[in-house]
Amino acid sequence: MKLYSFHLSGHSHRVHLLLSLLHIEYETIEVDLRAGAQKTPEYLVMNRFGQVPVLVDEDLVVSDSNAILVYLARKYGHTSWLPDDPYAEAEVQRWLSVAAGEVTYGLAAARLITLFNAPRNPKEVIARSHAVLEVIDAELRERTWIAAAMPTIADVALYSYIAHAPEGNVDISSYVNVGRWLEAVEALDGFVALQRSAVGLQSTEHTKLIAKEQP
Ligand SMILES: N[C@@H](CCC(=O)N[C@@H](CS)C(=O)NCC(=O)O)C(=O)O
Repeated sequence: MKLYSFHLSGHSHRVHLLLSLLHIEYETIEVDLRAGAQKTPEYLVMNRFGQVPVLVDEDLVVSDSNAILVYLARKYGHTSWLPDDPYAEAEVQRWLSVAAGEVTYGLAAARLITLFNAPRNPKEVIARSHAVLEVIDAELRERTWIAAAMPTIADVALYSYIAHAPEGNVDISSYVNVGRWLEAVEALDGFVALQRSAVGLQSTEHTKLIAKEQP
């Protein structure tokens, strides 16, 4: 199995995370987004949108991070990461939509500004990030996992951009339930982290400033 991905991409990380949680061996192929490797004719044959991640499993090509999570969960996770009860599956899908919607247009977009100088309005995307974090934090008040009594691909899909929100200048320190949930995901057997970047609230300047303010 091969995964075409970019080492700083949160969408790619979702898939690395599930593959690792499922203890599946695979080969990583780095696609250099900064060099435009995702727009070459050979790459576009796999994914016409010219984006990572893309999974190749024997003769099957699956693109879109959440679609790959569904594929892997169904094929290799049986019902443990994607329940087949209609209501439970709908709950998982609901949060996959949030990961592809509010999280992408908020948290992921905020990180694109600091990491890649993307032309986005910081105020707008940071406000959007806090709006979705408030909802998620409230949902997690009485639950360990977002969609079911057990961890599912919804937790995997939401994890990467929430865990790396400070890189996009989104302060998550007041969301205590989110903090607890992040720790629960990180404690799962097979957890693998996305590389941290020293940007936004994670930058050395910001860290020094905080250290200075401590009594
Ligand atoms: N809906 C897609 C979005 C993937 C996506 O936005 N990938 C970004 C990296 S995080 C990408 O490949 N950007 C390069 C480009 O659009 O040229 C998914 O979930 O896989």
